[in-house]
Amino acid sequence: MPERWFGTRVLVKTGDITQEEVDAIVNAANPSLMGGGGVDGAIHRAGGPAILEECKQIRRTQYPNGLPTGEAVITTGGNLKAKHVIHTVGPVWKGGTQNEPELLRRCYWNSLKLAAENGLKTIAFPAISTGVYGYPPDQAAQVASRAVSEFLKQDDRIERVVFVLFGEEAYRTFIEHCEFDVT
Ligand code: AR6
Repeated sequence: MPERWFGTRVLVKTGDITQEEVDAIVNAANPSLMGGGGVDGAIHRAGGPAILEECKQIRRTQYPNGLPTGEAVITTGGNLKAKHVIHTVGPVWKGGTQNEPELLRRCYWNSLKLAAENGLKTIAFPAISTGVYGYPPDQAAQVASRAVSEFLKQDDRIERVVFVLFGEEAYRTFIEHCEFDVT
């Protein structure tokens, strides 16, 4: 399984994010927070019903109209090795003219901010928006790596960020196009 470190805090690897042993894994959710396909489906299947119960509670109390794109919320990890799941909604790719890069940047930024505010030190991300939502994986790698680099520069509470790419092709594309600036 290929993997590569960038500085001492960022690891990029292939794998299934539901198996990661980190404080939180990030879910590429949709505004309903009621589950779906892709990584969202895999996380709810592996984590069990406690995740959906908390998502329903969040919808009732905080986001009756759904979680806006770029925002993030935190729930239990249920049966996962990760104690928490951070759910964020990536942008649907509409050609790149609808503020997609900024919205995707906010997904990473707000997820990291929420993790830090909850005292979490290690977090794993999938390649948000690059599946069903159609964001070109090369451009997404650039946005994700820049966002994480900027965050880590101004916040020393997060000790490790893991990017879990689903398959070797996704891994190679990410490695070729990421622009980490971390120590
Ligand atoms: N571990 C890591 N990455 C994965 C896994 C996994 N187990 N499974 C898929 N991926 P997607 P999106 C990769 O479609 O584009 C859902 O239905 C996948 O190969 O999961 O943000 C939600 O409910 C891809 O590279 O999320 C939303 O409706 C990346 O994860 C919608 O899809 C993201 O693909 C969100 O679309």
